[in-house]
Amino acid sequence: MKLTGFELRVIEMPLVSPFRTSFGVQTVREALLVRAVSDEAEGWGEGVAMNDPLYSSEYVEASVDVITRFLLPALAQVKDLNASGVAPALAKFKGHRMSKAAVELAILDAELRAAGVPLSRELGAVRDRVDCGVSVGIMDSIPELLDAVGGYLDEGYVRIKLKIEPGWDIDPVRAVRERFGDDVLLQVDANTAYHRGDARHLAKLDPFDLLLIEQPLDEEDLLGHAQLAKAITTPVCLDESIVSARAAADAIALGACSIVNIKPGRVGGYLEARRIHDVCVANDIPVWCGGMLETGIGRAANVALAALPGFTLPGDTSGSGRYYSRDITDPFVVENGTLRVPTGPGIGVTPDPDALEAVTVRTEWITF
Ligand code: SMG
Ligand code: MG
Repeated sequence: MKLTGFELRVIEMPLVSPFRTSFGVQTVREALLVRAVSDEAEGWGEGVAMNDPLYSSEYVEASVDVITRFLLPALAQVKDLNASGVAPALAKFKGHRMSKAAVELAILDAELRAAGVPLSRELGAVRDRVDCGVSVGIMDSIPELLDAVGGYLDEGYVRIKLKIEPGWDIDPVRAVRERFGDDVLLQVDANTAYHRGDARHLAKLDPFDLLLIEQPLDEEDLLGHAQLAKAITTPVCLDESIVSARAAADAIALGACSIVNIKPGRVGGYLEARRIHDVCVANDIPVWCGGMLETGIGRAANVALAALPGFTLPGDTSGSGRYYSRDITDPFVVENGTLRVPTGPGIGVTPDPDALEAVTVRTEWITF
């Protein structure tokens, strides 16, 4: 396969409702799509960097910049480039994993489409449907939260994740348990909003039998997470801290987590994501697939990954309607609490040209 060029497309997708986390409120998902064009097929990748560097240091405009000025020029120098050669060729550039992941996925998708192989099969999937959880933002009031959670349970979601922050933690969890009972799979995500000194406070979540608490402390504070894990009974899960297979191995060895959230964008791509899955399986650490409010492009790939054997917990792989009134691909629809793993070649979905045009802010073409 000979790559001939890349299209970078910045899109803006309005969310069906504002999504509030400990780091901010989002009403629109701005994202970067990468289209890799070759002589045999074209492939799509989605960048998960957000508009502002609040979830992590990356952001959309930085992605466009680093891909244009550094990543694609470096890849253009590689002879017989294929998807597995992308990460090694880009390793000299520090960080920018979300940008690297978007480019790698576009090339991988083109390669798999040319070969007629579905991404799920390439990654080693063992399921044709995956269980869906949903991430519920911080609300203005408990009644509003209970309405939202009730709605998602009615839609069939099999696991609820509540976003928490200081001042919105014990009470909302208690209210959800009281209203919906102990059988609901329930977990919380702090997006780094707490500090080491909060251990005693976070131990107040212990009686609620949560599946996990996700990323309570700073992304660099592995030792703090290890100490916290000893002080509370809720299992600690890491998201932001796990940026590579090595980081996962270190966190596990330190006792900083007993569950891992895998987001391909955060770790530099689907191939590294699979390595993290393998490290976790070897250490008996359950994993689940995180989400970054992906469009159908990124969602298709996430669902393929979530079908691997070590993904034993429901992911933030919600239906398109959780985020967008109109997705850019055929919508992903939750049925019996599950999403279907695409079976077509590559990621198995293609954006609808009209839907794509309607959300496009700008495009750039880079000849390879
Ligand atoms: O895609 O369903 C989704 C979002 C899930 O909560 C979610 N993601 O830290 O796990 C996380 C957050 C990061 C994005 S928040 C805007
Ligand atoms: Mg998280």
